[in-house]
Amino acid sequence: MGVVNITPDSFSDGGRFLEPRAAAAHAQRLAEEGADLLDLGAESTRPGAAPVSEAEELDRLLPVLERLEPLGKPVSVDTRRPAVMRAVLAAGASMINDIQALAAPGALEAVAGSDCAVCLMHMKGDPATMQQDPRYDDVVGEVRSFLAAAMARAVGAGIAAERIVIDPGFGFGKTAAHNLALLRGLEAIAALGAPVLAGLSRKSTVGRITGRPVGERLAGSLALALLALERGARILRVHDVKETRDLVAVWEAFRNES
Ligand code: HH2
Repeated sequence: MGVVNITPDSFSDGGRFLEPRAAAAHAQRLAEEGADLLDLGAESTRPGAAPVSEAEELDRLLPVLERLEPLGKPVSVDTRRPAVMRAVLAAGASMINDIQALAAPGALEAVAGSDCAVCLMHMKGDPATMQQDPRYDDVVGEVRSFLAAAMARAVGAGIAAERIVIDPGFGFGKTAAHNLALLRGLEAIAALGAPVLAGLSRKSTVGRITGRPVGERLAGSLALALLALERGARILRVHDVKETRDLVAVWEAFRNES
């Protein structure tokens, strides 16, 4: 999954793709580099980010979605708002990626009323405050229970289990130690039965471990991506598609031989 941030303030590439043409060109490049899926986001969810209005979110998303149609790649939209979900699904999006796991009133219905895929992600707190001293007794157990409940809620609302992807939400109300514990325990989350999406690309845990600024976290991100694949992740949400493709090719060749 290649990340296309149509925002002025995303943590790694904010402002680079705010113009629809620039965002669409970036998406095309990621598709050419081998992305199977493109994830469009118009609201930064980095810790402390300011929310955008619904109208602004749609103004950013719709012109890009329209330009992506000729690429023929499935497009996911990273949004928490039911009205935005409905509008982008009507405009051709194939997946809703919700960092709140469809918690907003009306979000379950917006997704249930279509045949799109959906990513249910765990987050503790909300983006404004989530990195202020997050605590868990058992991070893997708590995230797993949350995702199991979110899946049951979605299925109960009429969303078929085959449409659901789950994500432990690396960096969303988690310290570096929590993120590493979740990665070690990813198999327990994969055992819930839905494909697992892992978003570790360029995140602050990589910075914490390597001491690198956001523009120099590729090697660290690839290492985390491989660890996630080994533990059952099936979708990698990344900024660097070309390099991640090579990583996946090597991992697949290794698996097929062994
Ligand atoms: N991470 C980010 C945004 N959306 N969605 C899922 N499912 N999983 C993630 O790990 C995830 C996500 C944060 O990364 P990015 O989009 O690059 O930055 P920002 O939120 O600042 O736009």
